Amino acid sequence: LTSGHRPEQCLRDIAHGLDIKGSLHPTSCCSAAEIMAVLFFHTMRYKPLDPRNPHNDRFILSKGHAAPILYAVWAEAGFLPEEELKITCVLDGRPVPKQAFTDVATGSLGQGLGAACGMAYTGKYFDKASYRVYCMMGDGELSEGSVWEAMAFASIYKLDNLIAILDINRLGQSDPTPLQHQVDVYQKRCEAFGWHTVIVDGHSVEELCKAFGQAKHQPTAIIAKTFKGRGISGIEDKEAWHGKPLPKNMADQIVQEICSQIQSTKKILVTPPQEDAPLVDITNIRMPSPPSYKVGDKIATRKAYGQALAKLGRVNDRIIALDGDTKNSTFSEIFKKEHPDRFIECYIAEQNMVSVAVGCATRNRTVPFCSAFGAFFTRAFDQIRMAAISESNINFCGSHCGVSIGEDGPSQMALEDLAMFRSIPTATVFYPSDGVSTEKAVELAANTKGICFIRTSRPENAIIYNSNEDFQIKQAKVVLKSKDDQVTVIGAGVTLHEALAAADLLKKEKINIRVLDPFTIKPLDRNLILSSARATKGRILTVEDHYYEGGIGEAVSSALVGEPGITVSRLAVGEVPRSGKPAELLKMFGIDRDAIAQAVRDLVAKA
Ligand SMILES: Cc1ncc(C[n+]2csc(CCOP(=O)(O)OP(=O)(O)O)c2C)c(N)n1
Ligand SMILES: *[C@@H]1O[C@H](CO)[C@@H](O)[C@H](O)[C@H]1NC(C)=O
Ligand SMILES: *[C@@H]1O[C@H](CO)[C@@H](O)[C@H](O)[C@H]1NC(C)=O
Repeated sequence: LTSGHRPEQCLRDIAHGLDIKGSLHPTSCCSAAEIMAVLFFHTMRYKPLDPRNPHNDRFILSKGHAAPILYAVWAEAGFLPEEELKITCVLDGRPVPKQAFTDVATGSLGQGLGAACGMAYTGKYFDKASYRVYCMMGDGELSEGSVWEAMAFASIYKLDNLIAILDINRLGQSDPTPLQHQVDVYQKRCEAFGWHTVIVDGHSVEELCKAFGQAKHQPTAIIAKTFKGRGISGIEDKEAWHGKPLPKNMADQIVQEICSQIQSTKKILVTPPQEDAPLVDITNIRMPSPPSYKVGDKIATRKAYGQALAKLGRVNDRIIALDGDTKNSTFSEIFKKEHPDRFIECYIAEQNMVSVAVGCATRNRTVPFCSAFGAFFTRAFDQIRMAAISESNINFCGSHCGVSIGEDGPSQMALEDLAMFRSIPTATVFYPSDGVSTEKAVELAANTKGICFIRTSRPENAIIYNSNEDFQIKQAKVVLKSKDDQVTVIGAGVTLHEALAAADLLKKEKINIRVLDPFTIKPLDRNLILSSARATKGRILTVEDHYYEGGIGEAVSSALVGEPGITVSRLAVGEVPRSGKPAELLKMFGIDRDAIAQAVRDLVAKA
């Protein structure tokens, strides 16, 4: 437009309603055209042919449905072949990391700024480098609470390398936004959150250049007053054009109209970045020594998690921990005490914590471990889902699983967490049952791509493994066996220990059981489960401190579906629990040693 950076062909494609995987939002692009032109060809410092260069400034298009404008600038910058703009199968309808210039997937609105915070935090405190982070949001998107979690985070940590651009184009998808063009209200809100805030005419290149040039000791919000569909007569600032291709019969006229606004076709060179980001290696991170626990010692797996993470932090300074004000419950505080500079307190904002972790992990700069009560990750399910789409490598530790937490009651109990994390496509789900296996899970998670979840428990239980025991993903352990086992019992965490106690009870009745520790619930060691079941008359009993839906029982059932001669029986929590003593609750909800022993007797009697 006024600055003349958009190639004519690209404008033509946008105007013709070129179908990028059936999704195009021309009016959402038009409001942001000058902002994008100024950012990419005036303000930002980067290597156009190397979008993932660690020294580059970062850009996140939080309003991901405006993806075509992102493709247009990267085409103009010379990275994206202009022919690709015309090929529908090459480009996605929303930014995804398959494109090298996309660090995090966007399109679920309200999440870009949290990831930008993670990148800015990493730039300022871990890399100590001069790259800056820019994030563009729509005004409709600003109704998301997660945006304001991120706004608070950025000011708490004085992220002066972070610039948010608010594209205030007055319209959302189905209606005008609640504040329409009241830019002063947005300004007051941003200032109240501790941001340096500037209102600009978002279609004025001069005003934008000036606003981006101001250096501050706090994060900066550029509130850009814009018009949706800018530059297209009959459509500009009109409702009912969101997400619609422009009518074919209007296309030529629109192209002409837009092209007539181009004042210069001069190619502008992008300024390269300052090369001061350190070299980082996050591969092959190994524990400095084997676990120091002794068989029979008692420790809660949540505490073993904190100790393991602190230990792993000694060998690589890119291991970082995040928590949401639960560090003395999850025991991430042990990491914090040993490595205070690598701990990010995210306060009680779990959605933002997940997005920050995703941002920290981009470009392989860090290996984040986020901890919280497992129950509270459920409110960040969308962020976790988007992390998988972002191909993010981040780790979660959810403590306080199940009814065995006791007195704190059902609001604090994670009983859906296995179902949630199992459903995530790139996820590995660890459910360690003692201190040794917890330490191994932490080490494996640090080196495993995708989303890793470690489920930890509150009660103290005995160490059952020797410190030289080898653990691998998808490798279960037979922890108890004899020559004439009647049933294979699969438990994890507290229920594995209950299963071992049930075995003692049953032994007095001359009933032997095989007890199996799955270690990872996803992927599941199908082969060992199947061979154990075959050795125990085809009988499997699963017992878990989780709701029936989506937990261990369903994982085992679906792994063995269609196997002849195998029956899977399940014990799990079947209703909303209450508070009580852990042992009382395990009994009340039918997942303790007595319930297991009785279920085994019933199975044996049925034969
Ligand atoms: C969390 C979420 N809710 C709803 C949508 C569907 N959606 C896509 S774009 C949009 C309107 C966005 O308005 P705004 O943020 O003002 O962006 P604009 O297109 O106006 O620039 C909606 C509701 C979504 N993508 N994500
Ligand atoms: C966490 O620390 C605070 C402050 O010392 C304390 O009040 C609280 O009881 C601790 N919580 C747990 C679960 O230990
Ligand atoms: C991160 O490292 C992996 C190898 O472990 C590599 O495949 C990937 O391309 C790297 N990503 C970036 C953005 O550099």
